[in-house]
Amino acid sequence: MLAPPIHSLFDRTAMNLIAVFNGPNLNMLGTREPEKYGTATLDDVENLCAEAAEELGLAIDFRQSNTEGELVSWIQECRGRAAGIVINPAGYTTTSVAILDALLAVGLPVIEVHITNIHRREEFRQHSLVSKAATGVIAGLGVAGYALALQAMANLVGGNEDDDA
Ligand code: DHK
Repeated sequence: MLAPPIHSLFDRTAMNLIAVFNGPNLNMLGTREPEKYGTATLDDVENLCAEAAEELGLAIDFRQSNTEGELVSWIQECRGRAAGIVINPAGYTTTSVAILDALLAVGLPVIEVHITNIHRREEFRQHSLVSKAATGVIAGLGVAGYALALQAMANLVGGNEDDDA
């Protein structure tokens, strides 16, 4: 059998990499308002995502930042490098035109995740700017929403569909 051309090896790598980005204060999961956000830490969420990704034939690049510009730069770097972006923009959800613009600029499938159901919370949390760039939104299912987002992403980008090929 012929070896695949180099570019298809690159495509295949990019095809399987999903960026999972977390916004401000999510580094405090576990101790932060546990009655709302639960007791899982960000490390627990990363492990959950890694397990889900492995089952789905995806790789993840899991990161958290408290800084808007850093999140914008990471999103920009996804172009040509990742197949999709799962993002919990946290406190930047309702304010960040810059994160919205970066997501629109890279043109990748985006799944927006919120641990809580933002629509049942204060009004100021309910209008997401980021949703304008999202393929889908998951809210209110706790940290399990991240695994569900990866499942949806596998359907969108192919995941392990040709593992047996
Ligand atoms: C997380 C936050 O930090 C809040 O700023 C959002 C979101 C809700 C969440 O549910 O994951 O309002």
